[in-house]
Amino acid sequence: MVIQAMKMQGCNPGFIRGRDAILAADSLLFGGANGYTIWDVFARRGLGFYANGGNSNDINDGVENFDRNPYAVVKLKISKDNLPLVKPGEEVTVSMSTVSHIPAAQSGVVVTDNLPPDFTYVDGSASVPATVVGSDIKLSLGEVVFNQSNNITYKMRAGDNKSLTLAIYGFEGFEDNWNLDGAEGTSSWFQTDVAYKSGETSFYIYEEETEVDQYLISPDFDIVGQNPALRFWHRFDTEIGVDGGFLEVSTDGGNVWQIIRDGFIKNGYNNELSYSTFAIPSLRGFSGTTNDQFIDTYLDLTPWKGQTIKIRFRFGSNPEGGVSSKVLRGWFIDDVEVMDLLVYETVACVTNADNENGSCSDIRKIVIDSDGIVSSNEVTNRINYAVYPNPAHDYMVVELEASKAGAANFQVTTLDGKLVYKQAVRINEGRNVQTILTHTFQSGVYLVQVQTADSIGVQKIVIR
Ligand SMILES: [Ca+2]
Ligand SMILES: [Ca+2]
Repeated sequence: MVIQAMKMQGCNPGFIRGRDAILAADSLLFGGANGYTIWDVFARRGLGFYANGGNSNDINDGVENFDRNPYAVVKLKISKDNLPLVKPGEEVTVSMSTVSHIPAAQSGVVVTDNLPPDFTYVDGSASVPATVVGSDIKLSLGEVVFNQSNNITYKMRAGDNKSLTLAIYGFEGFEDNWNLDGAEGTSSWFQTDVAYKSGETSFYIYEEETEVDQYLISPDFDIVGQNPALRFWHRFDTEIGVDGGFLEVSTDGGNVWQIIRDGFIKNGYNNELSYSTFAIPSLRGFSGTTNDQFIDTYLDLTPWKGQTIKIRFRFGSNPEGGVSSKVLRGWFIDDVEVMDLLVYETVACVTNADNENGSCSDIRKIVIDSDGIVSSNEVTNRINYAVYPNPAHDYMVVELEASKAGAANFQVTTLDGKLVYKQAVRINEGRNVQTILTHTFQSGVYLVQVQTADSIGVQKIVIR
């Protein structure tokens, strides 16, 4: 068979053409009886179904792939689309598609998807007959023949649970606890009103035609909670693959900085950054364009759980002068938020009526947004603020909406009046949050008092 393949592969073959010639020889000599075996052997060695040999005269342009020929996997298959960021109470559409690679028709085919806790199925919204069984939704496809594909959608509504905000910076007032520094260039980050995500201003650095390496440095963030994450909204236009920005983290107050190379949950780095810009090999970052839009990027902070960190946004351009053609070129950052993310995982599976021949989709994560003030009915406030989670464990968050910027005093007392926490901070107009670490507090009921220039409020919270 291999000798026959050599006759059929043509002159100067690459590995892919060699593989295909062996498959063709098998078809010619044996009616394709060994086809899937041949595919599997090649796939194990990187010449799988989606491999690309490139030019057979170039040893560097091949793309390896280890996937079996899909038809060699004789199963019902399913893929589930990624879900967008979901707001509390929002209705979202879930979509999936199935295909059968089983030669015989399959009867009673059912897709089972799990509804995340706190989500409810929207009655009548599914594109096929659906029933809810406990926390699962079962979607019936009936009989499915070879190579048949089906697209399935249904809607579900999120509950009131949400991600918690541990700190947020909208860059509206003078941000005296953010710092600027740099290694190259004279034009640094500044607050601007030419583009922003919230309010009227954001932080911005302009893309120069000269060498620049400038930092926007956060205050200390206490990383607490189950799923701590950093979210920021940003917009960039730079010379693609050359100029751009990336993130660094410090765990020692800003002396030593470590490059953040991965760990993004959404909208991570999109391009290489040139060695001529930062002199750092194999560096990736944000470069190119977001098409005049602010996008939200999420970074997983669980590696720094229990620590206090600083994050810096580092932007650079190379000395050679190429820049984006956009007027508002450079990098805008707004609404930097440290969150305790509420994340649900879902997976959809497909089987036939005998619960056989099936498979499952990849795990899909659903991230719930943090937007909105939580209202508390327990105490009537004279200022609009909320304390959560209640009961609290390691930390609590005081979130308040201020009608104007100014000073605020936060204090926590026991029911018999013993002071356990006191902090005075400057608050901005709009949404503010203050995170209070409570892991040293004894279990019990506490009073959280917030006082501003013209208002005062007290709320109860349980600490366990
Ligand atoms: Ca803003
Ligand atoms: Ca440049």
